[in-house]
Amino acid sequence: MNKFQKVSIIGVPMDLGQKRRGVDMGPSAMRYAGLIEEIEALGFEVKDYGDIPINRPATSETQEGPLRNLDEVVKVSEELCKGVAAIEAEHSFPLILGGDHSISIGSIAGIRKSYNNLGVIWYDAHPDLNTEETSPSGNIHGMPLAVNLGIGHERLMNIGGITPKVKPEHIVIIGARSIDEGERQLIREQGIKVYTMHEVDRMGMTRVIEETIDYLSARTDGVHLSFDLDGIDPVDAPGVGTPVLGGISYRESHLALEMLAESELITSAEFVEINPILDNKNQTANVAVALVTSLLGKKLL
Ligand code: 4U7
Ligand code: MN
Ligand code: MN
Ligand code: MN
Repeated sequence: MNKFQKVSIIGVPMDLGQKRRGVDMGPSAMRYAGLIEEIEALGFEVKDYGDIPINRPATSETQEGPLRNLDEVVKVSEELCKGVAAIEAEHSFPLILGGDHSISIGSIAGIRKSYNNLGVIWYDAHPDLNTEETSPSGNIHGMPLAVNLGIGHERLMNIGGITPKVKPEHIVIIGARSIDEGERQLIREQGIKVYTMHEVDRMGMTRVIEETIDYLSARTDGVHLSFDLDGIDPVDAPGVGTPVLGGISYRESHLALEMLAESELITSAEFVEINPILDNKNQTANVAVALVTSLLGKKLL
């Protein structure tokens, strides 16, 4: 990661992409876990832009329907897109703190302005490839990867102007183990590379990451890491809204991010879906901070 001397942080305390409260506290939980001090200790200059303001409607006024809270998600995404594009312009490494995973619509919209062939690593128990038609929940946090591919609601896809943001052959999903029927079809149709838990078990994380690095470095000019904490097993990361058994361990995740750091492939990252209310003494935020330091090149010796 020594391509970057500066890391710029932006928090997005948004919980409107799903129904459970609490994920809006993710940015504070990560700051409380020592995020900034840890990054500074690695020798980076850190700039914290604070949190994007979210206008949370009273629960009785939240929008229902196949795209819950669409208006507010669009507004926040536009703000985030601007904020991230400004960080990019400073040649600083953008580190975005969620919030639920719907924030990746705005973050990728901002990052995409700097890369014509943006790669994305989607580290998650879920592929987040639903649309308004296929979503079993109406929750936008289950749709952001589809939106970034140019499949979904116009208002979400048009954020930042360019659509699609990413090509299907520039995406690698790692850790998937809860895949809806519509998502399965989309993965097949679009030929998206997925290392489900089956491949992670069978090949081991070392080979999964080696292949991911080879695959993406050959075809992209920048790679965004979208890290959903529910990619990790709930034993190691209990503070998430949609936990799924049988996930990636804390150790394997460390290894993955250390290998990515060595490769210098990653040019931006987000850590999402931490829900401190469901957590055990801030364990999940502590895990996330430790993983950020691995990604930024922290070594044991
Ligand atoms: B997350 C789900 F149906 N697929 O669309 C949906 F299982 O950002 C879950 O990965 C989505 O945490 C999870 O609602 C979104 C469901
Ligand atoms: Mn997700
Ligand atoms: Mn998930
Ligand atoms: Mn989730």
